[in-house]
Amino acid sequence: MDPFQQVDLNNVLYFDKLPLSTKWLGKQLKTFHLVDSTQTVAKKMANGCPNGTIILSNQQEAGKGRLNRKWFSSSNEGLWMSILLKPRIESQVISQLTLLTAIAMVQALKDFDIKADIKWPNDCLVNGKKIAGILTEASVSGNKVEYIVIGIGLNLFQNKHNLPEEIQNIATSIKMSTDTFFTKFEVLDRILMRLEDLIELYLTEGFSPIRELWLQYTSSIGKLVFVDKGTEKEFGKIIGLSPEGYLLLENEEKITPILVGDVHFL
Ligand code: BTX
Repeated sequence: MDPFQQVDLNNVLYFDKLPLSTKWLGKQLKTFHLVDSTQTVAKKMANGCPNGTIILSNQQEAGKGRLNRKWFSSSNEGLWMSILLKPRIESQVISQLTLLTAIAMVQALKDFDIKADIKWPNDCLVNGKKIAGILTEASVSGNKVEYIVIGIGLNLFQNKHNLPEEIQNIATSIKMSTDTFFTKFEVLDRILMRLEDLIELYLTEGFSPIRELWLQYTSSIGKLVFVDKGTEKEFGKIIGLSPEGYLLLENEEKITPILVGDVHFL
């Protein structure tokens, strides 16, 4: 049975323990019926909550993407959650956790026989459409990380026509990608298992094996793109990922490492 069915989601807060398969990730789980954004809640609770705490909400009134973009999550047909991590890492490598999370998402979808692709830095695509987005935020002191909040939005049960019109042609869901039904709990459990394994790998062996996996799971290499960096645009061919996790773009016989930006395929 889907454990989510066993609890009364009668507005706002209850504390619950779901029978997750993980060792530590999600063992503290705070679930809500409706919040503005699980990111905001996670950041407010961060000081009093342990590493691995998860904030999950059925719906968000103000789900957010990067650069203050909107993340549509007002229906309870998706997995909307934020993961609080307190790793001993330095602030300049925080973006590596976004790449790591994208791998966990793709691996979890693969476990359900859904072939997903990673688009740098934070999108998971199925058949070229966005099924999930990742938003990584952090609190830092000097170059030390106090906490990191990784937000994951994954569309689960939507059909094309109950997605907001604005994203109907660019978004997809698990339901639109497979004929098999998976419960929200099954999907959550699988993502957390994959994520926990990757975080442990990262903390013991560093970014190098994560980078290798990322290169294995993306089909972006060799593609011509322009990268919108906000104030400027870079054109070029994606040729790889630097040892630090920067996207490597080749143009005019030079290679430009990119840390932040939106990739548009040409
Ligand atoms: P992003 O800035 O890469 O993507 C935002 C863009 O994605 C939007 O401008 C829109 O075009 C498209 N979009 C919006 N909603 C959806 C959707 N449901 N499905 C597919 N495409 C969509 C991506 O940012 C990061 C998203 C993280 C969302 C999680 S949900 C839990 C946590 N709480 C929160 O407020 N944000 C994170």
